[in-house]
Amino acid sequence: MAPQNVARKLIASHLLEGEMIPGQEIGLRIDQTLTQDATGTLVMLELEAMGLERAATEVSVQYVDHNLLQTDFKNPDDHLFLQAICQRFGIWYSRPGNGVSHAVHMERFGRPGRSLAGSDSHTPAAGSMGMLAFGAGGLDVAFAIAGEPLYLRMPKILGVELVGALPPWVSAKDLVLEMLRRHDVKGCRGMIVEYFGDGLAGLTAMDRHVIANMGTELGATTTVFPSDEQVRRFLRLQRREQDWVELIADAGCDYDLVERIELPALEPLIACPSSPGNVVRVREVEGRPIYQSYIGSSANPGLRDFWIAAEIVKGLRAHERVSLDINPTSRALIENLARLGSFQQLIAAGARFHQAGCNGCIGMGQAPATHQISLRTVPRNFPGRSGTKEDLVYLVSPETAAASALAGAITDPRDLEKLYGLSCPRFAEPEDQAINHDLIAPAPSAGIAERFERGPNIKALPLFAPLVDDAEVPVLLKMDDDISTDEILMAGARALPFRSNIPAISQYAFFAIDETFAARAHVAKEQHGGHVVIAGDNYGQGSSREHAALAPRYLGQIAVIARSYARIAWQNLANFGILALTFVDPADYDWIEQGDQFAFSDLRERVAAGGVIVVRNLTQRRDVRCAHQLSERQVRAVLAGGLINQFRQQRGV
Ligand code: MIC
Repeated sequence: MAPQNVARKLIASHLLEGEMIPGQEIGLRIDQTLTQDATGTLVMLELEAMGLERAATEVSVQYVDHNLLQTDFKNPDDHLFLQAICQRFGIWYSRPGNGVSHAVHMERFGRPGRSLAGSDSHTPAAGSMGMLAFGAGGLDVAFAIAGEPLYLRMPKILGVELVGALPPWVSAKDLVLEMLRRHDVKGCRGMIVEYFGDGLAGLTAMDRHVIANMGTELGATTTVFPSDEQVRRFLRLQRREQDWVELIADAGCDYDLVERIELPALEPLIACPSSPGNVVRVREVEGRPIYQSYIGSSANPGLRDFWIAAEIVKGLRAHERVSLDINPTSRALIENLARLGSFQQLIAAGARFHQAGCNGCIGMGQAPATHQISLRTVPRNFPGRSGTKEDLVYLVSPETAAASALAGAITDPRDLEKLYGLSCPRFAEPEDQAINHDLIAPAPSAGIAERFERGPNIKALPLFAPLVDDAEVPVLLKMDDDISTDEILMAGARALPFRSNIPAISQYAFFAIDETFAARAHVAKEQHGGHVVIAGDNYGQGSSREHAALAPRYLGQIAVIARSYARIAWQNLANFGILALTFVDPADYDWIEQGDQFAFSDLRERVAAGGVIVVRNLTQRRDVRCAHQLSERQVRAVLAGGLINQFRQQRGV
C-alpha cells in the first residue's frame, strides 16, 4: 500500500460509505460525540423526535459551557432538562462551571485514532491529539449519537510543513493567525489541514489545540496532527497514558497540496476588526489605546496560555483604563493556576476572574464599550459578536493581550524587554497537575425511563412541510460575501436563552442585518407561502448552530441562492429542508434586487433531476439559472422537508 498521511489513515479506518475521492460524499463511523448547551438542547429534542433509546457511541458527552448566565428560569431549566435527558440516553453530563467543552473533552475523553462529531464548529480542536474531529449541525450529531454515519464531502488534504522553532514572544496563536493571513476565512474550504515537519516537536498538545481550533476560521473541514510523543506526554499528565496510540504519517506520503511555514520567521500577529482573516503584524497597529484585554476561550485554553500572561503582569498593574478579563478554561485550570501562583499574580495585577466557560467569547457578558478596542484571545471577531454592535475586537495571542494590558495600548510583546526589562518566560509544564472532574456525571449504564419536567421555554421541534412544487415568493434579503452565522442568528445574551425555543428565537433571524426581517418574513409567509434570500460567497461561515437554518425555515424560507456556502451551514440547510442553490453564472448575483419576486416551478422534479434549475425573476422579467450540489441522500431529505421527516417516514413514525 502507498504511504499514507495521518488524515487519510484516520478516514480509511472510519469509512463506512463512499470512496476517498475528493469531492465525493463519504459516510464515517463516529466513535464519540460532544454537544454543548447552546446547541445540545435541540440535539436532545431531536433524539426524542427520532425515538432514540440509548446512545450508540463509545462515549457521548453533553457540556454546559456557553450560557452560564442565570438571569431567569430559562437557563437553569435548560440545565436540568439536559441533566435528566442525558441520564435517559446514557450520555455523560458536564455541569455548568466545569469548563469549556473542547479542552475538557481532550483532557478527559479524547483518544488518538478515534473520531468525534460535535455540535460546535470548534470540535476540530481535538485534531490536536490525532483524532478525526468534525464540527457539525446538531441533527448530524444526533444521528451520530444514534449510531448513523456522519456524511461529508471527501476533503483534499493540505499538508503544512512546520520548520524550526517559534522565536521568543511568538506562540501557537501567531502560527494560526499566519495561516489566516495566507488563506483568509475561506481559503481552506473543502480541505483537511494536516501539520507535519520538525517544527511539531516544539508544539505541545495544547499548543496544537490552539491551531486546530482555529482551523475552523480558515473554513477547513478539520485539522489533524499526528499522535506522537507530545500527545503521549499530554495523556500522561492527564493520567491516561494507557489511552495513547501512535499515529504518524508514513515516510514518503504525499498531500494534495503542500506549503511550508518557517517558524523562526514568525512574529506577533493580530486579526483586526471584524474578521479572523483580517490579519496584520502587531507592529502595524501598535499604540492604539485599548479598553479591554480578554484572555481565555477554546482558542487559548492551555495552562501555558494563562501562565504566560500571569508571568508578564507579575509585580505590575494593568493600565488603569484597561479591563483585564480572565476566562479560565476549566476548574482544573483554576486549581493549576492557583498551585503555580499565577492566579494570585493575575489578581494582584488587577485582573477580573470569571467562571470557567465560554462567557464573552460567545457574547455572554464582558461586552466592550462602544467603539472601544477589545483585544481577545478568542477564535472569532465577527461584527457585534461581543454583544456590542459597534465593537472593535482584535484577535491576539496571550502574550500580546498581556503586554497590551500593561501598556494600555496595542503592544508587540517583544517590546516587554525594552519597556520592563522582561525576558521571555519559558514554561516548564508541571508533571503533577491537578485533575478535577468533580462536575462530570457519568453516563448511567441503564436508562432511567421516568418522565421528567421541562421548563416552559423548552418547546418541541416544529414540524415542517415537504418541499413545495410551485411558489411565487419575494427576495426578502440580499446579502454580501462571508455572512456569518452570527449575522444570520446572533450569538449573545439576547437570543441565546431561546436556543430550545424555535418560535421565540426565530424573532432574531437576520436581526443583526435587518431588524425588520422576522416581521417581513411573517407577512411573506402569509401572503406568498414563504421567501428566499440571496447571498454572496461563503454564506454561513462560522458557527455550527443549526438555528441559523431552523429559524429562517420556521419563518417560511424556501431557498437560499448564494455564490457559495460554508460547509456546516450548507449541510444544516439541507437537514432542515431549505434548498441551497448556487448561481450557474455568478454574475447574476449583481442584478438581483431585494424585493424582487421569484417564481419556482416544478421544483420537486427539478431538484430530483439535478442539473440546472431555472428560476424566473418576475419583477425584472429575467431568468436566473441555478444549480444544487446536494447528494442523492440530501435530495431525499430536502424533498421530504428535512431529515427528521425522512427519518420518520422510513420508520413509519
Ligand atoms: C461559536 O463559537 O460560534 C459557538 C458559539 O461555539 C458555536 C456554537 C453555537 O452557536 O452554539 C460554534 O462554533 O459552533
